[in-house]
Amino acid sequence: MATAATGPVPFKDVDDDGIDFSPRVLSPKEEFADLVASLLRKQLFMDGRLYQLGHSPRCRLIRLLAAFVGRPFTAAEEAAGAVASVIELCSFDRMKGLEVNKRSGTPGGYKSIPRDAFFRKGVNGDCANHMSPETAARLDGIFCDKFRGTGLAIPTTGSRHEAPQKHHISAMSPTNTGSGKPAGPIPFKDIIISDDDGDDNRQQQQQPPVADEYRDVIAALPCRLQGTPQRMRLYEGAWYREDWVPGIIAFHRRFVPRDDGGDVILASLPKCGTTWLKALAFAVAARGAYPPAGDVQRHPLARLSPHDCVPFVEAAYFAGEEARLEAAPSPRLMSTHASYSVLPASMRENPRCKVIYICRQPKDMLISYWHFMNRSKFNTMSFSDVWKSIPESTYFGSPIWEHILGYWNASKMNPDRVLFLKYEDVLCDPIKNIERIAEFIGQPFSEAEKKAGIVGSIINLCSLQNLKALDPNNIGFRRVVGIEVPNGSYFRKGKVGDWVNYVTPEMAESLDKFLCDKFHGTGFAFTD
Ligand code: PAP
Repeated sequence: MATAATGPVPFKDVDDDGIDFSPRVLSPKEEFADLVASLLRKQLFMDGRLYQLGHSPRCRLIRLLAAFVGRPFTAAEEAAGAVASVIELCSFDRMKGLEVNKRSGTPGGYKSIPRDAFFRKGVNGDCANHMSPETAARLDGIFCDKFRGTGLAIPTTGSRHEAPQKHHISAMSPTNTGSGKPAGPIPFKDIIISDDDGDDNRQQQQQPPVADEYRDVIAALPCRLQGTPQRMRLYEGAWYREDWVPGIIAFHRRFVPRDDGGDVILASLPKCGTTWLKALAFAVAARGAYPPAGDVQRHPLARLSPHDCVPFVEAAYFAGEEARLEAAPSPRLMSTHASYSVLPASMRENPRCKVIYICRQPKDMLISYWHFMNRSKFNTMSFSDVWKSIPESTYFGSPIWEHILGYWNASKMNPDRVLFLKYEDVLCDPIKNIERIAEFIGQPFSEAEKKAGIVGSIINLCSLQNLKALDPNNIGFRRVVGIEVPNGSYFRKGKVGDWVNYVTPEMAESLDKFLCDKFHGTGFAFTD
């Protein structure tokens, strides 16, 4: 953008590369027009510099809108995060998920248009999936002519921006055996299932079928209510929130591992570094297609949450996304919170299937969980109930010592199939652990890559500081097994030993002792 104080500016001076933050004086009207144009140009979604919450152009736009309509945000509202709340409230994913905007019924005045027709993809650059570059160039030319001399620069469809790559995969074709298909892993959210006529079929099923299919099975499982935020069920030796159980059963019973290019499953108890591991494993495994160095704004992790790149298998089953799981090219990268006993035998015994488990010091895990629940507003557990959830086996996936030992023992028996990591170790020596991940999945770093500093690039790309500042990770909500959680709730402090700020040494000692007994003689111990 030109640095002239007033417009119009020479058209040639308008740079499509984004917003210039160098100080300049603009009238509110100019600033508003500038921001609208920038929003249209989609730079907001691509430029990592712009994502600082509270300073992103989106936030500035909301403030300008508020001032424009005579209702500027007060200092108190700003302090309470009102701007971010407005953005979250109006975010595409959130609005699309609202019942009132779903398929049934039609909004007033649009008698024959289903409500969900107003909420489709909401992504910039989707036109690239529907028209040839020649058609796009012709359209650009027409608009350029029409707006010439008006001072209004319309974003072009094709030239400077690459649309996020979408992967159309025919639901009817055999998976991953044909040539010409993209090699995995690719971001799960980018997979579009097309029928043989080429029509997109991304709509999630309205009624998750696995919840119906396994209703009777679940009703017969041991049940527990006390001290839990929600009813829990015991399945294959572990306690899970009831709403996760259909997906977990489907994973256990229906999942077919790949023989051709293999599968990689990232496993963990909640709040042990799942999101981080997803980012790291994706960046490592997909580094051929998506280089983590250079123009990282093009990396999927710059526009998608790690959870959009690597799905929870059980959540995918719950959401009726089984076809997408099937369509994902090999090697597939997926995750689970289920215990080792839930992994289908065909997977546990398949040398081409790899499991990476991450555990964390339980005191920090509990504190992280407490914050996550509060931020997600589905908390009905007191702090004391959360703290007791390990000995009382009300933590998701409990008993946690069995969850951990299931994977620990498997890693000892089959170190080439199960890699066991600790959050604290990865934090302390990321290079070593990222190299371990790469080697384990059969993609060791070459000497040239090491020399080029690729591991360091992956560390930076996946750092809490970087991910936390990105829009997909701090704005909006995501639905995980029927519950809406803010994207930002997955990113907090990322520290070792934060528990000291919440519990007394006596409380900590008592939990340590309890777990010490459970792990006695197993060879496993936590890193403090
Ligand atoms: P999940 O199991 O529900 O997906 P998970 O990602 O395991 O959650 O846990 C979130 C924790 O990982 C948070 O820890 P804290 O509450 O103690 O801060 C979060 O900050 C931390 N985390 C998320 N991303 C990263 C990262 N890139 N590096 C380090 N820690 C991270």
